[in-house]
Amino acid sequence: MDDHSRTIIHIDIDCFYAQVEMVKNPSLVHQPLGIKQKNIVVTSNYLAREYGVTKCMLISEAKKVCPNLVLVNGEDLYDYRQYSYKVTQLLQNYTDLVERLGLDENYLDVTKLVTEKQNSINNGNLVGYFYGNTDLLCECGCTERLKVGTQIAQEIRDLIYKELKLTTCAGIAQNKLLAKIVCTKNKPNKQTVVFPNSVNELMLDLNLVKNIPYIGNATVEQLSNFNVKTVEELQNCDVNELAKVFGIEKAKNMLDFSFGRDTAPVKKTGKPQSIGLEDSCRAITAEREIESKLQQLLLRLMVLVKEDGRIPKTIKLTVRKFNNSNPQSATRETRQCNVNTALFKDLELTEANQAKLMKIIMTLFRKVVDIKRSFHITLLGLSFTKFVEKLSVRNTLVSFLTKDIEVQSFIDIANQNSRSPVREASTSSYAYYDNVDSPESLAKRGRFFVADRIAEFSDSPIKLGVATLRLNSTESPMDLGEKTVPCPPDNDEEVFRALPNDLQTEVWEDYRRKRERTIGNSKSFKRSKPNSILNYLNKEK
Ligand code: DGT
Ligand code: MG
Repeated sequence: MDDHSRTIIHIDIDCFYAQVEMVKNPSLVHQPLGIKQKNIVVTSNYLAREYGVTKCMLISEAKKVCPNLVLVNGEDLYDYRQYSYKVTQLLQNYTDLVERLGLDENYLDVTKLVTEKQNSINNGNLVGYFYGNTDLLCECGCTERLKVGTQIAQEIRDLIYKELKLTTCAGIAQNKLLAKIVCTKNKPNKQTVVFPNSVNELMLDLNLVKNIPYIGNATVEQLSNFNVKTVEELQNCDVNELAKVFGIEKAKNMLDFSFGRDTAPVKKTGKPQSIGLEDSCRAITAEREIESKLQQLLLRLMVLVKEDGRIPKTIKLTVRKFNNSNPQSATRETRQCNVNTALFKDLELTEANQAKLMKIIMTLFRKVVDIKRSFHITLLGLSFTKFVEKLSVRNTLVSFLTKDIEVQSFIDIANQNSRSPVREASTSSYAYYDNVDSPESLAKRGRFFVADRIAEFSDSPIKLGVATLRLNSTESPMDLGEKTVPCPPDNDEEVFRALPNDLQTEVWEDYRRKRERTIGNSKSFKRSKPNSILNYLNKEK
């Protein structure tokens, strides 16, 4: 039996990159507009689509079908990401159950909101379009709930338009898969609901298995080897036969999808794990110029960090060196290190703290580039890769307790080849927010998009090497890079883990000193003043 208990909304921004460009420059609204990356039109506005311009068309072909096509370069993703995050933020006003999918899609689980709304008003009008027919509607209550879902979807879309001037499409259904599929049924700037009675019609309407959103290209290929090409053919497959090839779990999932069943919850998208900025440049050969460029990047990055609201813990520098022997191959190198969170008090960088950070950044730079020899830099990037939540009380504690350990560890991620053909194309700059898109969404977007995004995932923790250098630091558990600070036995572990790392280190150090004194080996350690806050954290006061 299908589960009709949830109400899910899928929101997709219309011709996303093109709309952002039209919002930035309204004179483009009445012209056929294409967004180009390298020699491809990655999307176009709906006017251009009327001429026959399609996604990922070669520019030469697009110009043939639409000679007056206006082209805007879309290789700098900065504005698209900014708008993308603003949309998600607006949605999070409705429910925290918002899941991002790529840059322009979001799922919302509005089940709870629907119940609240049903309790306050008893008006079940359907807003927008519905897919299929309204004969034999289910009587379990889902029909009324989905109708309220359509009202919420309209409200949300109105808000996005009011705040950001972006039009969107929405799909409303009992699960994510159906909401995503039905969202495409009326475009642009429209919304569609599907009731359970029309689910099978909707699935068969997809015709080919490759049109089911969650079934990837490799699976489609494998299925076609068994002559299973259409949704109907998949529906008629025996689960045990499929299991022989795909394993029982995947076989069951595939069959479920073919009937429009999807139990996956809307996964709350957390804040990004990394916020960064990169600038590609023609060529920089002088250290002074590098410093000035990095300083500009740092200030721009701080604007994004302030918007995000968390305090950074780790800074990472990315450098791309021009390769004389092979000019076509770009080599990226990165170095990162922990920074003292107290530098970012109130997320405002004082001049002194800015100077300290620049010192750290330039030290990282000199780790990557031998400045005694001539160098040739074509890209510089800065990012913060770990954060702590900004809590005023904790922050005060951190500032109060943290010593000025500026650089606690350096971690090498050397010689990563740039794999982004899009970014190589021109002098550009963009910001990125890591770990925001699910791999399945990337896989669905095809080759170019995946290539565009791979670089953002390339600094995964598995590639991190070991700590290689320490500066200005005393012996501290933090010096070991990723290692967790041990919790002193006389502390409540839960309370201890809730503290920022810097403070954990202080508490640990305090315990270690005490322990050393107890075992009569205290001569090498300076006795610290009793600290009332640290004492407060101890269980045995
Ligand atoms: P829509 O939703 O049909 O009205 O049009 P879009 O443009 O919003 O298309 P969508 O939702 O598939 O993709 C969102 C944005 O992602 C789009 O504006 C440009 C970018 N994009 C889509 N497909 C590709 C691709 O294959 N390569 C690259 N580089 N970018 C892509
Ligand atoms: Mg879209």
